[in-house]
Amino acid sequence: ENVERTLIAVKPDGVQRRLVGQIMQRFEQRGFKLVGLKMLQVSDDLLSQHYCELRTKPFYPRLLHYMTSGPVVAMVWEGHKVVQTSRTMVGHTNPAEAQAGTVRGDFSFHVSRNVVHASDSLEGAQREIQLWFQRKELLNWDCCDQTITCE
Ligand code: YYY
Ligand code: MG
Repeated sequence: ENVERTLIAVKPDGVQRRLVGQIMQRFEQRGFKLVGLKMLQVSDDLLSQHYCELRTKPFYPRLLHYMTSGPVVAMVWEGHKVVQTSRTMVGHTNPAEAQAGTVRGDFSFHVSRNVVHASDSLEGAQREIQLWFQRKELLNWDCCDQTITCE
């Protein structure tokens, strides 16, 4: 019931700063299931589709430059209400307003280097997952403990 999937991506600054493990650990420890994972150099084409709603914003050119400045680690996490819960775990877009205990609140201070991406809605998540991952790259697997972490 309400089992969803969402796209989480550690941005180039997060990879550079060796934060990938700590960020993944938070989602594992919350109980979500990892169903897709890859490291990639993002193309301008992918990013312009990913951030299509922001293309008229003044910060858009800087955002594209930042997001293509180095490898990104993209993940798909699955679980009960994972879209909203992961937004809460990631924290406010502007790290200056992000609460301590969130990824952005713990690891960043400026909106132009906010470490991580998380889909913002169920529809957005579905669109982004299709954009970033091929079907065969998403794996269905059974947890040994179905009772709490997976159902
Ligand atoms: O979904 P989220 O990442 O929290 O924020 P969005 O409003 O979708 O913006 C995407 C991305 O753009 C944000 O993570 C940082 C960057 N950005 C920026 O550099 N400056 C802003 N004033 C707003 C957003
Ligand atoms: Mg967004």
